[in-house]
Parts: sequence; structure tokens; C-alpha cells
Amino acid sequence: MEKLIITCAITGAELSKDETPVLPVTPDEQARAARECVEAGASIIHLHVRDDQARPSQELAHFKRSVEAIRAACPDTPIIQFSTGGAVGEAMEKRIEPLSLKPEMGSFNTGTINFGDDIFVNSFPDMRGLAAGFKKYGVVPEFEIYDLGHLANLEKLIKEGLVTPPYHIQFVLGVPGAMQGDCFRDLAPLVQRLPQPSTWGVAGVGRFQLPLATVAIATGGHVRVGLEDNIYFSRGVLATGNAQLVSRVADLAKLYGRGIASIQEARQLLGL
Ligand code: KMH
Ligand code: ZN
Repeated sequence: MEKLIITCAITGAELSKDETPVLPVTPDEQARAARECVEAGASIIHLHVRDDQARPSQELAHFKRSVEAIRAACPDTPIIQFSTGGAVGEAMEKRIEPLSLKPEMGSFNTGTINFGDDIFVNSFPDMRGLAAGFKKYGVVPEFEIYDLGHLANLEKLIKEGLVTPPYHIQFVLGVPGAMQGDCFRDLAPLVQRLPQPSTWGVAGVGRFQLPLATVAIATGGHVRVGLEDNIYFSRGVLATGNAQLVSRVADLAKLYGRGIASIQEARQLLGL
């Protein structure tokens, strides 16, 4: 089995310190969180940024200052994956803009879903525009798949020649309004339908994070954890921070005998 790539989604766009006081929202907090996550075994940081009032932002200046802080804090800079999902309701032009800063990776959401009480819109015209942005700036996409139909959407983009292999897929399971996170019922059919050649990982939301991570470790997938997806360490007990969630995955991988990819090894595995 190839080594395990651990991604940490440290901040997200939908949470605030009201839900968990350890959510990193300033560049300094994000830099500290990124360093701790890298020390714990993460090689990719999935990055959302905030403005001075800690509101979700897609402004270039806010991405720049967080990236600079993370670079300064980490002796070995992790792969920084910008979110092009942003916060629910963000305009697609604003979501695409940060790609102009040419991060190593960016997230690419492959379909529309209910997102709690909201709707997270990713129409085909949106996705075509996004694909053009990735191509223009030479950014490697990670396809965020929330539902089985999103794999069909990705296949359509592949057929249209808008995205090229290898495909890096992140199954994001357990969002209220999309596919849930049962390992057999939900994850298995997704893995069976992967486009090739591809790598895959799984991000379980809330209580799904731990079982899905465990299954991915055992079956050759990669893992995303982090406060964006899950603020709890166990039932009713808040995580002390992102690094605690990363450490648990690293511990599980060690127990299982699966090596953990260094940042450089992750770059090689993903062809960055
Ligand atoms: N904030 C969610 C609605 C991504 O980063 O690409 C979307 C999201 C996905 O977080
Ligand atoms: Zn995100």
C-alpha cells in the first residue's frame, strides 16, 4: 500500500470560535495549527481564510497573509490547498480568484448539494469556469465528492476534456443534505466507481470522521481530518485542536503498519 497522505482542514468557512474556541482564524493561529499538524503527520493543509473580523473571505490579501504565516512557521512548508468552495453563498468569481496566487493545490467541488439548511451551488457552468481557472494558473485540483452523482459529474468534465488525469478525489461524507458516512453503504460504491488513474481520500463529517479514516487507512485511501469537518474528539468532547485529530490518524496508521507520507513523499504520490 502506498504511504498515507494526511490532510488537515484546519479552519473551514462555516464555523466560529462560538462552536469551538480552538478554531484557528487569524494567520498566526493558522500558522501554529499548521505547524502542529505537520509535526503530527499531516502533509496537506486545506486552507480557508478569514478577514479581520474572522468572517470567511476569498480575498487574495487574506490568503497571502495566511500563506506567509504558515511558510514562516513551518520549517518544511506543507502542501497548501486553497479552498475554492469558500462559504456557502460565495460568488463563483470570488471562489476562483485565489487560484491566481498559484497554490500547489485547490479544492474543486463537483456538484450542488443541500448543505444543512443552505444550498451549496456548483452548476456545470460553475464547474467549467472553475476548471478553466485551474488550467490557467496551473493548479492541481482535488475533486470534492459529496455524492455518487458527483462522480458522474466528474466523468462528464473528463469527457469534455476540462480536467486531466491523474484525478485526486476527496470523498466528503456526512454533510446533512448529501451522502452520509456509512463505510459499506456509502463509501464502498464511491470507491468502486473511481475514475482512473486516481488517488482517493475520505473526509468524514462529525461522527463519521473516525470510522471512515480507519477504513481508508486499511484499504489504501488517504485521510482528511480537521476542525472544518469535525470539532469533537469523542462524543461530546471537543478536540483540543487540529493536531489532536491528526495525531490520532497517525497513531492508527502506525498500529496498522501503514507508513505516513512526508510532505515530499505526498508531492510525489500526487505528482505535484
Ligand atoms: N464551506 C463549504 C460550503 C471546499 O473547501 O472546497 C464548502 C467547502 C468546500 O468548504
Ligand atoms: Zn473546505
